[in-house]
Amino acid sequence: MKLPAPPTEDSFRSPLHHPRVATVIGRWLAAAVVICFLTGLFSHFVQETSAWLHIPTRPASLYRVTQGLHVLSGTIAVPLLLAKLWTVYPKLFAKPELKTLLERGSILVLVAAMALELFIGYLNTLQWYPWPFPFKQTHYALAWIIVGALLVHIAVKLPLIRSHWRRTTDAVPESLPPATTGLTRRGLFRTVAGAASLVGISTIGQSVPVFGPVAVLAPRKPNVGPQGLPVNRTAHDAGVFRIAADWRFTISGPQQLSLSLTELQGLPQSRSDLPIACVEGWSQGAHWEGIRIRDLLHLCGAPASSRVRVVSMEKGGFYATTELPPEYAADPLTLLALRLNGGELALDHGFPARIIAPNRPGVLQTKWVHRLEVLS
Ligand SMILES: Nc1nc2c(c(=O)[nH]1)N[C@H]1C(S)=C(S)[C@@H](COP(=O)(O)O)O[C@H]1N2
Ligand SMILES: [Mo]
Repeated sequence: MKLPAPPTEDSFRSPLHHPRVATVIGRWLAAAVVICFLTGLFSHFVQETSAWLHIPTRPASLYRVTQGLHVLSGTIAVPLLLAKLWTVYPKLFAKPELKTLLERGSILVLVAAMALELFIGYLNTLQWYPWPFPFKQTHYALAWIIVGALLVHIAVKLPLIRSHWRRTTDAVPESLPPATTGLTRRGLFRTVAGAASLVGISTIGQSVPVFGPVAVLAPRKPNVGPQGLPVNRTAHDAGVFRIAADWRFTISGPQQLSLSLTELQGLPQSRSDLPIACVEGWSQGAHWEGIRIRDLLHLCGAPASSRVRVVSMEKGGFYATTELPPEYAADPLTLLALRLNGGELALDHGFPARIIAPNRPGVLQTKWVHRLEVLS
């Protein structure tokens, strides 16, 4: 019996594998990647809280928007990447040539890095970390690998991209027979755009409440949780089981203060309407009441613009201690919050006291705070 010949690049006759299709879908994918990369960089630097980089505290909801876009564009990139790979996969059957070896190598790196990046990013939104490497550093390093490989890819393909940027009537070479599939190019574009929109609409509800009811792909509904706010890490998971009756809050600066909860409640209270905007993409606005950090700094004799270390009762864990940069400590919206949405903080939301600050990722809105240390 004679085996059929293995396929070659020419075995794939559908006009849907044409460079024009790869160019159009590549453009959409590139837009998603650029948005995802820039918002990701922003998120990275907001979390750095380094002494030399000053992140403004306003607009107060900026991080909510950028991180919502980050997770949205990453999610939408999944169907776009699949469509793009499907369009160009006949290239896998092209005869290997020495001169294209480097180009093929860079595409291999690009595809592998993007697939891994989107995969671990998505699992992160599910709070699932089934790997031995640290998520944040890996996600960040892969982003740069992707950008580098993408620039190489675009540079190599520039002549092809240029000649297929616009629709041309002679885009289908004469050598190809008429379409062998029922789907037209326009049909394919509509399908891919439809799939990307569907994925987007069923995700965006985790940060845009009106889409909440259709947010079937969103791991979190923004208004489901105690006091109408989701809980990322419960008190139980953080090892905070109960608050001692003689609980005290301390602040150490030029003077040391030690205050009971009743004494904290007796200080002038301020209100802030600020969202919790989790790095995982979900966000929800809430109404907070508590003492301005700048007022607490004033009480212990420190300037409003001080760098402040925030210490949680949580033992261990990445976010048990965080730092408030001076701009954040001085901002009148930044509170040591005692109340949420009209009631005393639930234990899962950080009772007796937590940090809430504008334009700040959820991971830095430290819960179960019992100590502030003025650093400078
Ligand atoms: N001490 C402590 N604070 C913490 C966390 C934590 O794990 N430990 N998780 C943070 C994260 S990731 C988020 S998104 C917010 C969520 O606040 P919420 O649970 O009150 O909605 O709390 C932050 N504060
Ligand atoms: Mo978070």
